[in-house]
Amino acid sequence: MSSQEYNPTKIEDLIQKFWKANDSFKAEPSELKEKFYCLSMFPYPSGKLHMGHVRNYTIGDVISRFKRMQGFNVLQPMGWDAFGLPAENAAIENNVSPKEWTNQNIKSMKIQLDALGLSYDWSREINTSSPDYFKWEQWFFIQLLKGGLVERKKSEVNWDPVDKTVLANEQVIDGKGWRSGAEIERKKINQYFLKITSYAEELLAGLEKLDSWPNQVKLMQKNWIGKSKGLSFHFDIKNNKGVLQVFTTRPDTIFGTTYCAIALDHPLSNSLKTKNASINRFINENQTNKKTEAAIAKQEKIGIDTGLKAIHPITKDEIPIWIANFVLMEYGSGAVMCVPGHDQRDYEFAKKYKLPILQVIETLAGENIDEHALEAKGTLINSGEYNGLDSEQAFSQISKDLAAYNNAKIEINFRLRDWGISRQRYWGCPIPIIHCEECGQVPVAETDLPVELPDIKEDISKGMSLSSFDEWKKTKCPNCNKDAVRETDTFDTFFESSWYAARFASQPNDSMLGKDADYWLPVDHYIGGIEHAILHLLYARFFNLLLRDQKLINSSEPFKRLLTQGMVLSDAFFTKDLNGNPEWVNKDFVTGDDGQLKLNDGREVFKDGMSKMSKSKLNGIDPNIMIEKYGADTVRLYMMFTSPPEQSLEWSDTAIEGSYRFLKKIWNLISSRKIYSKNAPEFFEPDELMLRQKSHQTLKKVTNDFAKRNSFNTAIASVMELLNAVPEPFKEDEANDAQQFCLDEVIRFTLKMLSPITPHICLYLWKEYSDSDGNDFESNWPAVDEDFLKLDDFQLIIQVNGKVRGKEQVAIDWEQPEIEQLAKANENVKKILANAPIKKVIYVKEKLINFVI
Ligand code: ANZ
Ligand code: ZN
Repeated sequence: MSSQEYNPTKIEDLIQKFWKANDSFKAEPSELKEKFYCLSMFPYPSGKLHMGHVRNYTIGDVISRFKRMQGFNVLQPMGWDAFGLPAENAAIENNVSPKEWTNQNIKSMKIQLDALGLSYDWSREINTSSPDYFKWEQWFFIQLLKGGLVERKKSEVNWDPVDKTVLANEQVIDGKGWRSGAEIERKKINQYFLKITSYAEELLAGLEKLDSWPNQVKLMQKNWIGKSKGLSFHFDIKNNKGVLQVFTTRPDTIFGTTYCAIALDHPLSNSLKTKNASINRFINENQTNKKTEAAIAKQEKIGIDTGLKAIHPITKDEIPIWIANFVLMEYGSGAVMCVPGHDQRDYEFAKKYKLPILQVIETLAGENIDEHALEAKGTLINSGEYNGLDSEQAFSQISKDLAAYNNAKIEINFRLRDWGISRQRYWGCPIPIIHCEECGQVPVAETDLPVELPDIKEDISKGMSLSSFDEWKKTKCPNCNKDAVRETDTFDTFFESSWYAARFASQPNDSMLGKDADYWLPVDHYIGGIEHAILHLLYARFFNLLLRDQKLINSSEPFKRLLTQGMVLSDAFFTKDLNGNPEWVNKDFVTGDDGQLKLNDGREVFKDGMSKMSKSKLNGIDPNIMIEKYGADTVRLYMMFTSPPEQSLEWSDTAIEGSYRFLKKIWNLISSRKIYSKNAPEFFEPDELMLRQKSHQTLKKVTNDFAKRNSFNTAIASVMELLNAVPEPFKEDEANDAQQFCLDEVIRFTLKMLSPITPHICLYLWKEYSDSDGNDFESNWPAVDEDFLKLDDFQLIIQVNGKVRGKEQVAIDWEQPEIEQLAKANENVKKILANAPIKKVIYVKEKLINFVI
């Protein structure tokens, strides 16, 4: 028997052609099989696949392939999240159109994906920058507009005063424009918002039902939605200067209010600004550095006293009103009653400005407010007639009492803001609106959709926006037919990724979604990075509700089960430049052993340890090079074997070698053999039975690891163990039928169990081994014979006339005739029994057999 060397390039190419020729992964709805829709987050077509993609897509593919083998009707599509800023940057730098650049990248990335052997139904490929796709989101936007779910209002953007263009947040570096270096200004312009807040309650409640989502992700979404129950009421401002509306979640602490604070851009601040120079200066100095909510929470708390006094609604005390940088205009009413005794932020502010701090809640015994605020709930003290109530009772009582005079209303507030979808960019989906002087904003007529992007002719070196395409902008009003202009903003690119899962399921030409959508939806298993835990997943859930309410689909949640894969890490190295600053170096240029690492030029190199593969640290491993060197199966095996999918994966050159060796071992075991084609033997020796038992146990464990636990690394380890358990004689040419049969079972199971992970080598070997066309190899999964799982050995005592004459290991499920046969065959017993007829046989189950002669 001669065997060829394992040549992954050759067999992977052959098998990929086989799949293509057979259209193996094409998905059609069928009522005969249960559907399974598996989706991995589609990539931005940057042009180059990185290891994070490889991991993400391998996981999705393993799940898809396993489900297909289990008999499910599997849909696994792939496409491109094709709009976005890098295409514009490339256009500016290399003078190619974003469209050309993107389409080139798609072409080359598709080749890279195919090289991994991913089982995609490419007939459903989506390119979100294609008019066939974005036409429908324009149409949908118009439906939402008609349904009152779109609002146009002024909102701030980053304005580059030199390049005269709006910048995305990523283009603002340390407060300066990325190209011009100019100090960025905040400017208010009209933008569109989708009313995601109308769905806040349902988005929150929906999380409860997602029992196959990671808790961490659900918690992040919950916090982002940020529901809180509180009391909204007003303070009168002294000298009839109006009222100050506040929102508090802790009305029980109202007696501890020692000052109030308002946002820098609160209407009251705006009016004081014009009258008071120092307030004006304070606001101007602090408003320029507008930051995210998280940054605001961290920044130093500063403020200025307005001189105005609020009247405490119960005690009638006069309380100073401050302007403070920690109050957000966008939340509640933009004004707060400050309780430094029980709110840490208020506490720090009060310490700084020497405002009084009062304890009005008794929490744990002995705790006092000398060091920090006591934020826990408890029993009211120093609170007049409310003393002795607990926080909950006080909440309702104070709310009731304030209702009469101070407009107090219990209010549910959400941290969630409406979704600003306007982007002042070129490479995005045009918002289908026409602005007419007579009629205002008018949606583009549905028959005129899609609104396509103009080709690039103008000078684009300063930045790109549709507003500079003068010819394109000019149009007629669909209403009155007078001259009008197009909206020049494009959608946030999260728009496209919010409904692609549905469009994969159903792609009619003449509507957004067809009836197939409900066959496939929801996605049964969604796989992607944790960085999308909040925005993408929330927007996609929101869109799903919108689609449902437009009667385009039935389901309420888009993704039934979610897996967020861990990061791929690798060692990073650095040397030091002349000034002793670290300078990252690629590991390929590093020589020597740990502790004595060097560059070719002799400079010392230091190891930074494992960190996320990134361009800046030069510690990325190129998937293409790995595939060329070892083949896709090895890369896939390595990805799945090295760590559980949710955890980070630490790249190791020696470990990937190990994966390669394992596949070579499988190759060497199987490629020179042929399937066992004789009748099944009737009798098995104990060691043979043990192997069969191991085969079935392994199959059972692997099935469970795949189906229930997404635990691929343990599944692979079990297969390795099974292969190691095959006794050497079973593999030799002289092996008897039973041994061959048992080995054959090991081989069949192994090829099946590894097929989702290393599909090329498994299918190739199966075709060779079984001399078959391999057509249905990937559509069925072997069945576990439960009988084998009950198996175990016991030691059989063999007696003759009550005297022990021998012992044998026997499998538990053996029946008496087999056991008798085995006992009689024992060398010692055979001799004694040779010349005497057996009068009687006594068998004690799983213990002993006694021959009476
Ligand atoms: C008094 C108080 C006492 C508060 C106390 C908290 C603890 P959540 O739970 O996130 O909804 N707040 C209200 N509007 C604000 C705004 N525009 N900017 C900054 N902070 C604002 O938070 C609600 C609490 O955040 C409110 O309850 C208010 O402070 C503050 F022991 O009122 B609280
Ligand atoms: Zn008009």
